[in-house]
Amino acid sequence: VFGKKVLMLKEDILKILKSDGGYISGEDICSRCHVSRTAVWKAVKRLKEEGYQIDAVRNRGYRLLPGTDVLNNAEIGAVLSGIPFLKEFRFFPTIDSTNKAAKLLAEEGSSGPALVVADEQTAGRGRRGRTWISPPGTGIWMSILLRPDLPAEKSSMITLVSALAVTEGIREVTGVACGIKWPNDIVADGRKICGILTEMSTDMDGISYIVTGIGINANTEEFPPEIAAVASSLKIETGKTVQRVKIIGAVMRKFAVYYEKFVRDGSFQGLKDLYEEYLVNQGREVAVLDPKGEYRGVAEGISDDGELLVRTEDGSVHTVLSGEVSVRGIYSYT
Ligand code: BT5
Repeated sequence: VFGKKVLMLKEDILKILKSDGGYISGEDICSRCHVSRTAVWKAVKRLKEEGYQIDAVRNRGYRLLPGTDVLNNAEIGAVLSGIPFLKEFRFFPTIDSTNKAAKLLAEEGSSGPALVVADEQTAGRGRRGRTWISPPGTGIWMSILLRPDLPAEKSSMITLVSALAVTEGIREVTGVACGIKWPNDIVADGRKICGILTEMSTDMDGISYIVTGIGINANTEEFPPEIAAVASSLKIETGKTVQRVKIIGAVMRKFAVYYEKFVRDGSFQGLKDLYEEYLVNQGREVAVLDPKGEYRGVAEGISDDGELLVRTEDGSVHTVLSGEVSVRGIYSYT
């Protein structure tokens, strides 16, 4: 009973502090929560231990500092409660990979859409066995589990849906003018702030499930030397701490809209124009690392199926499928 009381008090105090940007006196909190000054002090201490930055000033009271960025079950639950699209979510302080966890959820029978979020990944993955650096306390490492009724060949387009949702979600919350580097990177100032990894499992009926994993560098201040030149974060771009839950909420709201449209249409056609507005490759020279040999051309947008259209010097237009080739923007980060 005592533990539950403390928990409720903590939540009540958080709510009060969140509803007001300024200082609230301890007395005020006591009378609103019907508890003693000591109880308030203890609950505030607990909140601080959980990562909430609360300033306590004698004669003024308590204030939640704007630099606070806490990722936990309650914060994520609150932000997702307004998104009926998601049927389930899981939060892990640390996990090997959220893509792996989402696949396990699917194997256990979850019908989705479900979201798995972690504060840290110990074995975050990129494409083709590459590593995704996912330290604790700074990033958004999350995976969406989906079971769309679509032919398997459309699954790669989910990466485009995710890219659109991430770009708009980040823009909405932070104002960072990020764009999409086809097919799976979000970049700001020519540096990667987000990577997307979509994986699929099929059975005799087609797609069994799809997991689309999204890694966003939110409050990262420094990167290890191997990616320092090519990576950036929202904090580096804005100079401010961003609240990861806000980004998660905004990205998921956008994702719900675009995913539902995509599945309803059975095509990316209706999202193509919007996607191209954010496409940083658009009209720029790209190098296509085709297994049959590298070639260069100018990206002219995407096809209805989400392939990149590249016009080469002889005037012919090539369609580049994600997965079989990589595209390198000559003027961007690699
Ligand atoms: C990707 O692969 O960009 C897909 C990354 C997907 C990560 C998410 S996090 C949640 C979910 N769970 C997972 O285990 N994965 C997903 P790719 O295009 O192959 O890029 C990988 C390359 O990006 C690496 O080889 C590095 O050069 C670089 N890189 C690694 N960590 C990075 C980071 N945090 N920020 C920017 N670049 C990074």
